[in-house]
Amino acid sequence: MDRIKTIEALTRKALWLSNWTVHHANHIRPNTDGVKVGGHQASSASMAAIMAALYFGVLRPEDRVAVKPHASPVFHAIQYLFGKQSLQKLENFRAFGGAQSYPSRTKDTDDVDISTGSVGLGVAFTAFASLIQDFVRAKSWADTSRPEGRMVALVGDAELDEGNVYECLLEGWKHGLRNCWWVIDYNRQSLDGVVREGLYDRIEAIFRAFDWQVVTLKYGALQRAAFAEPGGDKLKAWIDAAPNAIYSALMFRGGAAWRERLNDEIGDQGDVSALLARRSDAQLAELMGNLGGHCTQSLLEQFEAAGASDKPTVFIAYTVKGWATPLAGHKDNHAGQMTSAQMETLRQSMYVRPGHEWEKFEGLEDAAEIESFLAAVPFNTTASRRHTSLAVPTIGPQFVGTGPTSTQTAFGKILDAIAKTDSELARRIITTSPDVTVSTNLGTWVNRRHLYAQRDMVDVFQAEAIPSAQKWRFTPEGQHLELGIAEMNLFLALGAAGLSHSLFGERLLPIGTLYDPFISRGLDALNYACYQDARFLLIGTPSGVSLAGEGGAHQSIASPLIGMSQDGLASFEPAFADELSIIMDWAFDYMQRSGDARPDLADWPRDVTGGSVYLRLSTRSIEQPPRSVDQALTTGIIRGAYWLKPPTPQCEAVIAYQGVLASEAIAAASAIGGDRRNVAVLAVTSADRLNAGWHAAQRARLHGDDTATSHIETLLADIPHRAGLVTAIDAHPATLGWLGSVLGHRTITLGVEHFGQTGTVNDLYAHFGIGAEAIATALRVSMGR
Ligand SMILES: Cc1ncc(C[n+]2csc(CCOP(=O)(O)OP(=O)(O)O)c2C)c(N)n1
Ligand SMILES: [Mg+2]
Repeated sequence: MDRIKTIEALTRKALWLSNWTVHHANHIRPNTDGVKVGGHQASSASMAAIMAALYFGVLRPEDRVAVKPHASPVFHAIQYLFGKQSLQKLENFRAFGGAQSYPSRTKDTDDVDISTGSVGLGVAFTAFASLIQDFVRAKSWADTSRPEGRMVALVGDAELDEGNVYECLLEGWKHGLRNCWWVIDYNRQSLDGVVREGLYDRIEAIFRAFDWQVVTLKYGALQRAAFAEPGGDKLKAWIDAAPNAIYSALMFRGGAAWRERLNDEIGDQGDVSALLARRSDAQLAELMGNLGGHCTQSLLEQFEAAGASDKPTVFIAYTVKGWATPLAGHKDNHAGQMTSAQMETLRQSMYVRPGHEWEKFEGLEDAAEIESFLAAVPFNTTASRRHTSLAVPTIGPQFVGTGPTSTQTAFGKILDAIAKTDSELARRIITTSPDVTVSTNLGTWVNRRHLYAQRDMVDVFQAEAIPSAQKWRFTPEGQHLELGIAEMNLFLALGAAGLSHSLFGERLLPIGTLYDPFISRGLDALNYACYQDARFLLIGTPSGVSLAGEGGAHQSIASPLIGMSQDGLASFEPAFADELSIIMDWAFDYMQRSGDARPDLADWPRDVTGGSVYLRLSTRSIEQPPRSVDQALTTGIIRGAYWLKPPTPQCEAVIAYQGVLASEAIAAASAIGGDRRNVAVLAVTSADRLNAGWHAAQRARLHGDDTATSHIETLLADIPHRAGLVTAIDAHPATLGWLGSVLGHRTITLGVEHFGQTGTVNDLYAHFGIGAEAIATALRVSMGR
């Protein structure tokens, strides 16, 4: 059996298994809650031949693939044929513990490279993965003996509606993107219907504008052969002119409908009618469905030809959604599923005996030959395609001075102190920022460690002797990846860099900075990076209304709540430079902890499994506490809180603040009489970790561990029940408002709930009631005045 025939047979097998997996989940497995299970038979069928050609023919172990989310059933079927997916997980597709609805690198166990689900993100991720691969391989410390991989996205045509696809094209063009393939499943259907005419021309023009190689797979080999017959040119002209909706509708209606239509429109031309008459209805339907994206021969030829170059390449593969099934072409087929009767017909056409539906080689001619072909498929020749890398040792907190400072300034100094060291840690850091490098204080780091580019470029301003604080030299050894303003790109880049250890076998410690409010602009990509378990340090600065004159459009209110609720991200908001030093040192370790261990119930803060870290910083300079940091303080800072002014047994009120309001909290506490009134001050460095620890302890107690106690419960244990609690934050008050529920203290929550405006810090603090005076008033009220 030749290679093409074998891959065609495997295509049919993957098509069958994917349809059967969805059918089984929806119609055979008992449904216990009445909620639809779902799954996408038509979207899967659309890509079956493309994916079979890639996985069984073209891909190499070093390649990394993002599969369009709703082709998950075909992906799992292919992995099942490779022996990397279990029958049990297929039987449990979309059920608890089963194969995931959309390919997931963290939740699936069958070698998913890149998670998908939110359309467009997996596509753009491949571009950043490729840039990161180049970044890593340009470093003198990198092991370049491994082959370079190609980053491949299997793209639904409607995914091209997502803006981040174009944002990443711009970034890719700037950075000399290579080794990136996007294969567009051009079925001209989205979820709701058939796409507009003429999309092809727009897509082609866009990719050419960004200097991509464009390969069009419009006609399959059968069609090309028919075009060579007498009258074939007219058939081709008809196909080229056919509106998308008509083509889809006829695909759905089948051979007799095709004949009627073609006879009506071009059948009066003798050679065309002869061409049609030579084919049965079934053959005619096969011919018209033989678009490039379903033709194994054409796919293999074009993939292999394009592989000769490392130029980014888009393949526009014409397909029919629901190909080779009764769903083909129907405009409502996105969530549509075959009926049991239709599945029965498909089963028979695949020569699958009842009761043998899951068998890998059932109904295949030359099963033994196919089995040995599968064992030798290049993509499947390594046991694990995921890498591990050695831990990068941390170098301890870098303390940077004692005078008044802001956390943003301290951040720049700490990074600069790291940059000065000849440490592995310093070498493995990659910084990146969406056009706010200088304004987030990365400038001195960049001066020392340079910007990354594939080739050396001098800083023209420096060469021309124009004085500037920024010395922007570009070099392959450079460690700063300069991005344009698009925040989605920042998070996609952090996602890719944060998986470098697993994708490319080289650990990177990515640090991304952006203005805190614009986290929202990239939120889905942030969530996506966390979902993939990428590891990075995110710096949001400046933040809150404390950025004063920058004004209302730049003031972040919700970001601490985002930090608390985002899984995979531990968030902190330090007030002082020493806290920041300690948190950053801890973060470099936390980012590298293995994600493999299962967190136990008491470990919601993920101290075993690690994660990414987000620091909300400020440009407002405040007095620093004169102190040396001991182990107890370090522990408190990392757990999320410590007593800045501890309670006495007579404590009447507690002020708990997070972040830059430290100075207001301290002032308010002393304003109302200090020790005489027994006001304690709780410095919260991480509402997120405090809250998570509290939840974890509750959960552990619910499971019978009566000894479980969280850090916040310990801290508040000695506060008399009658004492009041005032919380203060330059952000949404709900961030700290929950503290009162821990042990039942009456609580007044201060914070910002409405859009701000420009003004001085004092104007704004007074306006929002978060200044020292407002805090003092709240304390008095909480103590009964
Ligand atoms: C960000 C986002 N928005 C909406 C969806 C819901 N959704 C899933 S698939 C889809 C349309 C997909 O069409 P296309 O990419 O052309 O793939 P096809 O089904 O044609 O293979 C939509 C809107 C999603 N998954 N992600
Ligand atoms: Mg589509």
